[in-house]
Amino acid sequence: MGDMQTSFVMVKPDGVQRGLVGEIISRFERKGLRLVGMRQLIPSEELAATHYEVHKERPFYAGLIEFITSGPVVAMAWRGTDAISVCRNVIGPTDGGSAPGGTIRGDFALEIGKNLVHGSDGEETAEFELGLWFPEGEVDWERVTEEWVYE
Ligand code: DAT
Ligand code: MG
Repeated sequence: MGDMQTSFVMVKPDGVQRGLVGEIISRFERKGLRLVGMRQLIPSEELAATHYEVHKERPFYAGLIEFITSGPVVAMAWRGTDAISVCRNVIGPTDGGSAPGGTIRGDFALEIGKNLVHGSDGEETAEFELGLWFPEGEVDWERVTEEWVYE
């Protein structure tokens, strides 16, 4: 068994607008992760800029901030074994057009920008993003089905 981790995952405005929140949550639930934080909000410019600070010199940055602040997002914290890489695998590679089937982006996205969902890319990023979006912390709990999922 790998390390127990928590990842920050967000359904972006395109996922909310397209009615894919339930589908996206369902993918993580069925994988065996547990939902330890969730809130819906329209991100402020400041929040979006802090979240995407690493990309601020990139040519797509302005469009990315405009997109992320354009409507409600669903911010989530998912916990489980190796949750950070597991969530990235469930989400799929950045470009929806070439992402493999079976991933969220591969199954539902066509573009690189409107790619439905964000997931933390490493331990430090996850810690930073969870603190940013869930300053009050997460709510952990134990699933009674645990023994049917974990080895
Ligand atoms: P990921 O979301 O897969 O971690 P990333 O961190 O490289 O991808 O980029 C953050 C987001 O920025 C990505 O989800 C979509 C957008 N983006 C990345 N590269 C882009 C590009 N070349 N053109 C337009 N948007 C891009
Ligand atoms: Mg990223």
